[in-house]
Amino acid sequence: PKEIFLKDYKEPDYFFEKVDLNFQLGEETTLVFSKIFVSPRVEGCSAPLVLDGADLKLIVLKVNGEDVKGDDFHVDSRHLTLTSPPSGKFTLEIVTEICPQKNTSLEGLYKSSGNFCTQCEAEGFRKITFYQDRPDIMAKYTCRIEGDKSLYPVLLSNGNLIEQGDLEGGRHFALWEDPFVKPCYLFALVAGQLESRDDTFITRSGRKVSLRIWTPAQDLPKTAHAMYSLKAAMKWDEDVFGLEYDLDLFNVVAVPDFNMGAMENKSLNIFNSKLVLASPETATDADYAAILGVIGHEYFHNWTGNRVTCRDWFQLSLKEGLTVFRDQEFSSDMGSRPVKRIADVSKLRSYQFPQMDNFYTVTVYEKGAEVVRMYKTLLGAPGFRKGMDLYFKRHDGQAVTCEDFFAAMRDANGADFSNFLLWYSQAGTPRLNVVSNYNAEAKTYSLKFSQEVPPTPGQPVKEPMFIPVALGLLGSDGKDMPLSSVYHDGILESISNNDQPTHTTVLRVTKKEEVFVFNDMLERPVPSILRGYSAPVRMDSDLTDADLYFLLANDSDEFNRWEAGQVLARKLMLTLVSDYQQNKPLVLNQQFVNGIKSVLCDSSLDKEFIAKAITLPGEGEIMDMMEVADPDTVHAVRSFIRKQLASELKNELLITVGNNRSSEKYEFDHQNLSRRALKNIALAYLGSLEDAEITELALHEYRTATNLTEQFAALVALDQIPGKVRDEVLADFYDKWQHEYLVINKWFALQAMSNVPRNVENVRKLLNHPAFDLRNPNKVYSLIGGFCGSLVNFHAKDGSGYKFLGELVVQLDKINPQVASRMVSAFSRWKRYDETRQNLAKAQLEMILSANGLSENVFEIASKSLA
Ligand code: B3K
Ligand code: ZN
Repeated sequence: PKEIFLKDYKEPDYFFEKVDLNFQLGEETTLVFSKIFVSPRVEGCSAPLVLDGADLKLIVLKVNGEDVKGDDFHVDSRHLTLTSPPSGKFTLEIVTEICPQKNTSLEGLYKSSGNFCTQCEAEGFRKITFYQDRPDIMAKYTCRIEGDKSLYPVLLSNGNLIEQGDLEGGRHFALWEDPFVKPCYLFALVAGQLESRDDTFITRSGRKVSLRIWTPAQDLPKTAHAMYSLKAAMKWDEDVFGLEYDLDLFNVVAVPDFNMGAMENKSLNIFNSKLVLASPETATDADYAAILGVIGHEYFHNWTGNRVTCRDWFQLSLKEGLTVFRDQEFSSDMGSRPVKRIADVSKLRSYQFPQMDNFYTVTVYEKGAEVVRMYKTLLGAPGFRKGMDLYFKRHDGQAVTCEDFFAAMRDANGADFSNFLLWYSQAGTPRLNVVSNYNAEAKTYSLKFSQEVPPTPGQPVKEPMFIPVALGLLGSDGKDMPLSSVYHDGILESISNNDQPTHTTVLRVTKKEEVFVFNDMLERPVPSILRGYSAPVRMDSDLTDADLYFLLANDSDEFNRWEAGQVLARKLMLTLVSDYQQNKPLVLNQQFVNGIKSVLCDSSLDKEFIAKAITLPGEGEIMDMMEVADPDTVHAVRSFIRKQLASELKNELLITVGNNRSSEKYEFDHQNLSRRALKNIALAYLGSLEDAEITELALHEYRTATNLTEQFAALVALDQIPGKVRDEVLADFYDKWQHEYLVINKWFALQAMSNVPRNVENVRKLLNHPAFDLRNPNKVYSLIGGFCGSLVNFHAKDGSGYKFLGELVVQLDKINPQVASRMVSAFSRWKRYDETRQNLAKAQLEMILSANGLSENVFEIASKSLA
């Protein structure tokens, strides 16, 4: 397969103005009739018209109502080419035959769990019919669906329902019309036995919108939280961005077999059921939060993605980065802003995929959101809003680029953003180094910033980037000093806000090296740098441990308060890693224990914040900081610290568990979820002690829990204590929840992630468990994905973990290439490990690449990893 590059973008020769689709759904095959109104971009164009297609059988091909002659077209496995289309506008009629029942890739039109549904982003529409399957082809669609009425009583597509009725032979039809132009990746169809939870939303201009969430009947009671989330999202987008919904109907469908989380098809969002269905007994607080965020995300795409879409797939971040930013802001406003920020930054750090900026990665989504966030940091909320307004004014109904977004932000604010665009083109995470200096005589305090962007494949030399650094300076009383001016580049710049001194200022760091100097400093301040994580960089500074403990205790910026604790923990972990490698005894620094204790016992702090602040950095984060990643050592050190903290703070942790129980009915509100978060982390720490008293306690929590959040946390605590009780509780949990497959997925994941030595054998057994099915992506992500998250067993030095994954990838690839390629990416950082592991992982990648009939998806990830 040939790589595609951004610089190769060419405008299409032909546009499609209108598309009429007609689906005849069948049990063996489905016929797809398509009538396209084609218009050349340039008058008199005679270029061939090349349509994309995959796994299609061509039945009919007509131009302007006449069959196309054999000489005038050709078909191969990827394209249908009209070699000499008529000049001027013309109609193209195509009939294709497809087999949705056999489509296990879950891309295009597929039937699963009894229902038909589609997934077209990025290139699934070409599995339905021949088309110019690229996002800059925007057309108006109608869609007629015909099928058996008893098997498929519900027939849905995008837009408004225009007509429906019965047909002969027990069949019926529905005709849908979408008044908005859209790229084909936003097309959707659903047909099946579904019922809906209905509600309405009145937009601020008075439009009455019907909201429907569709699921199989038995799951309807679990859709209340999704409906609540949808209405909250609709209101939020009006309040914050002035964006209203634009049709009279909004459908959400939950399906159990879905490759990703959800899809923003115009007015017909399709969701993985795990991101819709929730009840207190079957979903955790984390699930409730994810549903809120993803329902918001897909809804927000209606403007950022659908009304304004991407010109080509290199612009994916245009819609994804922006929409992730919007869903993060929404969740922040619905819950705790600092805690949400901490959670998002932790996520960004825990998925340090290599710099393969291919589709749908953390780079495109989360780092993309960080880039959007920087505009807001630089422009302030009102300036950001002005930029958004101009973006929609300029580009509604268009397919555009990240540069267009940048230009809207810049022009709406008359801003000077010099090298900001480098964030889109220059790969790699900048390293920012900060050196401070206090001159007691001159009463000046200076901060010298220097930045370095590491070379990445294809980009050996990097330019300095535009880094907004949010900064506060703390006095010895722990309070923010008022800031009113700073010397920079020989100029005294005012940083006051409406003539009022400010407590946080945003420095614009744009050069390889530059210095900012603060005057009239009567004492040496402690700097709080990069507040709220104002730029996605890795920062090193000359802050001492004493400074960091001071920030942990005092910073008014809660994010940086948390960050100070994380920096201390990372340093500590790295020191212990090196002690462990040198066979020195591990000793936990008492100052660290006291720091954690004072956070744990500070009743003035938000409980959800405490839960985050006493959580150690993830193992992956520490491995990323090592020359050679050493999973066994990192795991041993992190376990040691957890256990040591648990033993020294046992009383405090027991009190925390006791004080945070509740018998009230489950509410997903900040007060209650914070309480549960704190209780659960305390219990998890205690579980690491592996003692009988704690086993009793956890068992008690397990048995008396009235919601899954607390019950599952008790199970997780017990899972750490090998023995009879653990085995019995795991069996009990399965018995209790075997009819709730989403709960059983958590049970799979918990066992798969276990660090019990040689757990690979248990995971192999679970592959044959009656509740497991390789064809269901959620199950694969739980069991196989969960296993890849276990440091000890996935990276086992005998290669058993790598071998397991290698075999599974080859097997999965035949069923579902997208899912297989997501799994193969667990190998992508193999070069970070020692030589033995490198050789073992490399051998598996080579084995995968040599497999017969390998998919392009897996080929791409596996070959890039080897390169
Ligand atoms: N846009 C989709 C992702 C599609 C992935 C296709 N392989 C969901 C989302 O980001 O909202
Ligand atoms: Zn998205």
